[in-house]
Amino acid sequence: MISKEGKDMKPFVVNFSDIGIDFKGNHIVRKYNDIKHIFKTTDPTLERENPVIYEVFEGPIQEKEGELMFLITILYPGTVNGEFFMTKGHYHTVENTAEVYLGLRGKGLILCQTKKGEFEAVEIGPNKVVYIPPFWAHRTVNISDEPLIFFAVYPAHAGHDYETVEKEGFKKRIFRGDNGILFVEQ
Ligand code: S6P
Ligand code: ZN
Repeated sequence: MISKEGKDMKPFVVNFSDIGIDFKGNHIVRKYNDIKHIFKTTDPTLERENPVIYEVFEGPIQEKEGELMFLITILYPGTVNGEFFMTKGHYHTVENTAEVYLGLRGKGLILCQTKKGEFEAVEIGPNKVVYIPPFWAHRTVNISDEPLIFFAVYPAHAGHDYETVEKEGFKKRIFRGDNGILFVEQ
């Protein structure tokens, strides 16, 4: 029996497919108007149409120490006046917790930074595993023309600190350039 309260967890398997991933946990949907403040500019057409920018399908795991949360994120393709669609990004509230991403479809960048001012951008896509160490904030950017889909797993008690990123932003923004992608200092 699978219990989100975690009382009687037993080994289990969940399937996913391209249409309708059901991981039996929370389904988080972020639309443009929910997150438009994270982009450098706004786009009136996107405000009117309010598309889904990304969605997350979580496993039925209780957020407590000892458990591992797993999930799939689908980050749709597009730009806001040239700035690629991206996730809000966060530190983990319990900062000493790492995370692993496995790319399934599409192509993206994981922007990572620390409170000490270090910054790295690493690629994610099929056949790539990204390791995000403890203390590194992370934001995903879709730099392809198809949905970017990745699997992630992290300590379930980690929590998400979005406020620090909202206040400080990430060091760099990623725009579509004439010959590829452009890193723009924020
Ligand atoms: C969770 C993990 C991802 C993100 C997801 C959405 O620790 O890093 O599953 O939650 O990609 O990003 P965000 O920044 O809105 O949580
Ligand atoms: Zn995370």
